[in-house]
Amino acid sequence: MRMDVVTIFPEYLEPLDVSLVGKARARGQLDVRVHDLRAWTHDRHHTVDDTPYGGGPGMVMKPEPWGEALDAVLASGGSGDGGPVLVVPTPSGRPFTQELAVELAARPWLVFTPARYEGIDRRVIDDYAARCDVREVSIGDYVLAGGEAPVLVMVEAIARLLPGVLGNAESHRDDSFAPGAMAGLLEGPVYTKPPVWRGREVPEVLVSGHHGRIGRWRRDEALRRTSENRPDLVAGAEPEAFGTHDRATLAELGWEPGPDGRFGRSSRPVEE
Ligand code: JB8
Repeated sequence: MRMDVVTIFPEYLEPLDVSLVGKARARGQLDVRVHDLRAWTHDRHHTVDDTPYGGGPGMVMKPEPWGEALDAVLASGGSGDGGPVLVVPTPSGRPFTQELAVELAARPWLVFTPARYEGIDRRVIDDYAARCDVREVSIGDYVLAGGEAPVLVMVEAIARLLPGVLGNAESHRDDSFAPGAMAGLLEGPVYTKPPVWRGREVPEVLVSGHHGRIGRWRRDEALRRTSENRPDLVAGAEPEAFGTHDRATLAELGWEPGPDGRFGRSSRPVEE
């Protein structure tokens, strides 16, 4: 897979030299090219921003450098299988989810356009959307100073899905948000040696060797954590996702099936 990143802070993308993504690049599984947007400015101050039409706070990124940069980057690609996808980080974009990561991981070429200030002149997005697949994407409901950190997040989420990038020690199937993992539940807690640390023991069931009990305990812990941290996932789950024992655990956590079979909770349970 090829990825291009156009930014006014190329050094912000240096973490892509490290760890999983860095190794995938070194192995030739991933071709990441970072470009300095200011290379496509022509004035002595390398200006990339200007005041907003209509007034208001902050500055807006000028369209000309982006247009020249993206034309150059897009022209540099072989028109291989499936064209490029332009990924535009913005707090007003569609949520970046594991599902979108899986979709983007299947494409041969992604071009990221992290902005600063109040964002990029709208005409740039509209112009490229007329010619290629453009996705405006948000990594969450908080406001950052620019799109570079979201690009780091998205590249890592996508790169680890590429064939051969994850070792066998890690594996996708157990990802909390991977379809089929614990189908839409958060992961429970994990433990390793030593068996006692600062007087705290590993839960007895995990050293029992009883795989049926271990599986049930993990499932209950996943239900407990999901109920506590992401009640929206419990409420949104297909009722068929929950078996008889799940339903007993959910009842202890204050959940009961409604008329449509989906689970709801009128109040939070009293903690033990
Ligand atoms: C300017 O919060 B964010 C985000 C914030 C930004 C830009 C992109 C993304 C560009 N501010 O995800």
